[in-house]
Amino acid sequence: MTPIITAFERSPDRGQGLARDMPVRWALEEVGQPYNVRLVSFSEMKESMHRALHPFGQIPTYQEGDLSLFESGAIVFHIAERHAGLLPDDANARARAITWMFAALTTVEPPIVAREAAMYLERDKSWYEERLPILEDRVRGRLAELSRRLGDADWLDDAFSAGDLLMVQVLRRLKGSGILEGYQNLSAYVARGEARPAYKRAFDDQLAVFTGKPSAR
Ligand code: GTB
Repeated sequence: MTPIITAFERSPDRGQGLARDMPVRWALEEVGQPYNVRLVSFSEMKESMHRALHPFGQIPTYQEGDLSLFESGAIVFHIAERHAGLLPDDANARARAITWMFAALTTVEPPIVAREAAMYLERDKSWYEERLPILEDRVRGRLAELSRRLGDADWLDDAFSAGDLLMVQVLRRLKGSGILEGYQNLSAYVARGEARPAYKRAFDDQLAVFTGKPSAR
């Protein structure tokens, strides 16, 4: 059964691959699972038909036969569990990879999202100039810790895993901010993720939705 995922009809990131269909596409490409995409507009996402799939009226969703999922992390985990390539076979290594998935989404991403939210939603507030450096310091704190742990390794725990996939995707939100660039090993880590053929295929496919030009494959 070919899974169907949902993605923005017109992503606000203009095809930079920052919307959350990107990690799902990337995971599907890593494991070699073909998939179909149903594009949805902002208004369609809030209609009852879509809310039956996603209680919060968002993308991405994932349908596979009679299974219907939402939450990009849960979808990536489902794909990683059902196919070889994203989680190690060894039980302890697998548990560590899953730990990194949670770390990406619940420890590293929140301060990054808090900074973004301030930049998009609070720029006109009188306290914005004072608050932004505080939020940026929180991001730097997390990156410093992650950078120390990664050291000069290629991936977080030996081989590339779903934990790296989600962590790279989270860190990509900081590209061009000057913050990520302060951690040479993390920048190189992100570049390694982006250099993976599966990443490139996923990126090109979501970009093609924005440009309207089919990806070259
Ligand atoms: N926790 C959920 C998950 O991981 O799946 C969060 C899903 C989510 O935030 N979806 C967003 C959405 O549908 C799109 S990805 N928003 C519409 C709404 O809530 O009404 C978040 C996103 C959007 C845009 C950018 N961007 O432009 O850079 C980046 C990320």
